[in-house]
Amino acid sequence: MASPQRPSVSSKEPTDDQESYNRYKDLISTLPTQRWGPCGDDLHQHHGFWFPPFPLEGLMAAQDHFVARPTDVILVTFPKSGTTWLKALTFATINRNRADVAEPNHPLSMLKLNPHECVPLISFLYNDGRLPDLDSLHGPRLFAEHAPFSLLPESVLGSGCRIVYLCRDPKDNLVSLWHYMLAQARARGLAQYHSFDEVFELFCSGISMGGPMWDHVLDYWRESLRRPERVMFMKYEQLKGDTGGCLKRLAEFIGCPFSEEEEREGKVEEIVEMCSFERLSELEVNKNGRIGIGSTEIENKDFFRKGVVGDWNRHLTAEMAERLDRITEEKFRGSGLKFEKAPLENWYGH
Ligand code: PAP
Repeated sequence: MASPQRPSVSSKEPTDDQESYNRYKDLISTLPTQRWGPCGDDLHQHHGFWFPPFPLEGLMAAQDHFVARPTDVILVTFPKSGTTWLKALTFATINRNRADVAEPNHPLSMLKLNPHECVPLISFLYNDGRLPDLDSLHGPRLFAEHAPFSLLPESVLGSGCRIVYLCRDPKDNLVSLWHYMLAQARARGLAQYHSFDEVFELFCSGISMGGPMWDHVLDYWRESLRRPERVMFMKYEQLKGDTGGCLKRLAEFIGCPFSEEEEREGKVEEIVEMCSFERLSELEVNKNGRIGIGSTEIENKDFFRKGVVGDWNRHLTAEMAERLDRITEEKFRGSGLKFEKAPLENWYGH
């Protein structure tokens, strides 16, 4: 695949690797398991968090083999909190001074590739019993990950590399996750396993892909307070409210601030526009393209649904919204972190 930052994946020492991967599979088979979501796929509980088997195996391999560099930038998100958007913005920003449009990681290549092809998830690179060759990549390397802070590969924690974290109001996050999984169930021709109400109940009790969401968010929040030079914490709602301002902070944080001249020339606005929901979702690659995730093919259009704040009010009852807000408030109490409460006067109901 002609992907800019997508590393060439080469099999090294296949037997040795196979042994490790067999070990990961054995370990996963002993973990608590829960069928979950519209597709009814298995989730496994590992160190307190719920994972599908495919990225979990990759995460275990990455923990053993991924070697971070101090210049690496790692975008971490809770699934469905704006990963696609953050990847696009960061990819376009970090590569903005590449002069040759023929270069594969020129920002304009993003107009031909889905952002997930431009910025790979570390745990997806370490899948299928093969170790990727990431040494040949030029810095700064840009990766993404969904793993909780406590399960990041040790070299990420020790290398001094920078982590950009993005999360989203749990209500919108759940609704986005629901629609995405529903699309997967339809694409795979599966009879719907869990209803929305069941998925809601499980989400509240911490069971969802990557959940419990609150623990995921809090760990990165605390780390961003402890080491602000290492972890930048953002919310989807902030990014929506002031995309340009957030992008400038992000660029500074990852070590490539916009110069005064670039700002005068409108470089920030140019990138914001290029990565906007409207622009990306209209690209041919995102309307009709597909990417492979594990054994599943995902239609790129499923990463672009509405891209707004507050769509929860079309899907949650007032009781559901209040309950999620209450859980969020309780979980975050004393941390200094909060999400806006549901403005119930705007609730449309169903
Ligand atoms: P992932 O974790 O599987 O990669 P992710 O990109 O985090 O998915 O989530 C998709 C959400 O981001 C969708 O939200 P929605 O379901 O509430 O609509 C999607 O629409 C939204 N999204 C994708 N691209 C953009 C963008 N450029 N601007 C704003 N929101 C976006």
